[in-house]
Amino acid sequence: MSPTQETAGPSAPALAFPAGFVWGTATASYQIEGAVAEDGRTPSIWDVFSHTPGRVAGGDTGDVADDHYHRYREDVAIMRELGVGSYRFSVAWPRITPQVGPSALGPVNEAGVDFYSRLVDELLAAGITPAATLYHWDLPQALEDAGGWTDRATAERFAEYAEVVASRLGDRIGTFITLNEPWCSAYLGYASGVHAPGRTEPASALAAVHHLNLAHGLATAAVRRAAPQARVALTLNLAWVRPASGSEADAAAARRVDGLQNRVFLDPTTRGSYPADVLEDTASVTDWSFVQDGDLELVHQPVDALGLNYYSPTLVRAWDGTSPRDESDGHGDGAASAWPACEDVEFPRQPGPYTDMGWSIDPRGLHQLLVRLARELPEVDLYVTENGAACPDVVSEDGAVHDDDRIAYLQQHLAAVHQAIEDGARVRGYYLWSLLDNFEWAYGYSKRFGIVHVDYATQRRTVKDSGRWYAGVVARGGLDASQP
Ligand code: IFM
Repeated sequence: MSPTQETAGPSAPALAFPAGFVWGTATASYQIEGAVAEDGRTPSIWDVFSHTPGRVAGGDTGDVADDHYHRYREDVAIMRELGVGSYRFSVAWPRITPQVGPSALGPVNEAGVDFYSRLVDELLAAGITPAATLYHWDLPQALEDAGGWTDRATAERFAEYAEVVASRLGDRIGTFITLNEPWCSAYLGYASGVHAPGRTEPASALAAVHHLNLAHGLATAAVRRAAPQARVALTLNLAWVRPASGSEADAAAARRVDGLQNRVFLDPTTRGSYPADVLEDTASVTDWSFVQDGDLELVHQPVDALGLNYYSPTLVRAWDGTSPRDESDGHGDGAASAWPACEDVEFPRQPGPYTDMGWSIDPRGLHQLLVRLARELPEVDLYVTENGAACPDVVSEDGAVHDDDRIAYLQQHLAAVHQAIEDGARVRGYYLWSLLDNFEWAYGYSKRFGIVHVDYATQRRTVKDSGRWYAGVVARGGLDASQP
């Protein structure tokens, strides 16, 4: 497929995407499934975290969520109605091997496997291509009790779990994504503590970074053994980091943040080394002795594709320690404490407009990151595995959800993807976050990202205007100049 080969025809859209471009939607297990105690599932770190008072807005939990575990057929039918070509979902590890511990994976829970098997069959019957993420943050709590991602045994057990999923479902799933956004797992989970498991230990966060990278490498090899025909990918939430000024100090701050968010994952997984400046920058926090001989060869496994999740840019400024530190940017959950060894960096409020998360809307970042990836990894297929907006949606009296703000966001960001393709980036697909309104982690149900509205009291699904709009984009294979 050539990036310049376009959908032809009299009704071709103004911004036509390449033939074969994958139009998808995405979700994650804990955010939508519910049924947390059914069919043998054991608690994950997010069950424990969300049930801990004060951790999640409104005391919300994923106990019921969208009840997708029981309503997956209805959700697949909605995707079919919208014409979605692919569905990215995640597999909940505590459903597959609920008795896992640090020294053994434990038996496979057939009921857990069966749920995903039925989901995959339903998708295939609807003509929708499944893409499965193996880890979207629901670590079995038993592993956290033994150290979680600070312990290399978690990476080893993860690879065994990945092999189980690939051997059971790899006959029908063509793409496995090892990890979703390891930045969040490591830094929000172990440094700022705003995500499960809620620890505030910068050194542990960096150990988690390495063990997540190791988990990715080991799992990639495991999936290749179990399902040699499957494609393996890694999804990162890379940051488009901008210095607040042209000063040397701000440029240095931007380099540090780029190192900790982007290169500390990209370099070991795609080049087999950690960036020297990151090791130096973080020397006061850790000596990186958790990196054992031979680890980097294990981490460095060629991937078939790289997934990019993008929502908002990151603005940084050097902090001289005299004035009050500015941490007013809501991006990355606002917590400068998420960044080990960045005590001299500020995260100022960015220019608007903003989404309902308070995140600045700037599609240039998506274009810039795709072009950067294409330049640095020209041989790797790129996918936008998440992009979307939280908006203050309401169901109108006419029964519809008129979310023009979300449509505008999606239009701008898809135009940025189109521009990146025009500029030579091998972007093969786009997964809109999210199919459904869902449990938005520490924000609970207070934020709505779906193109399908969920009434949590009744579980009634209502396709929003953005869902109908996206269906039109998918049907036409691109954007009309007049949209939105
Ligand atoms: O909801 C999350 C998702 O789980 C991971 N990426 C960002 C989304 C919006 O915050």
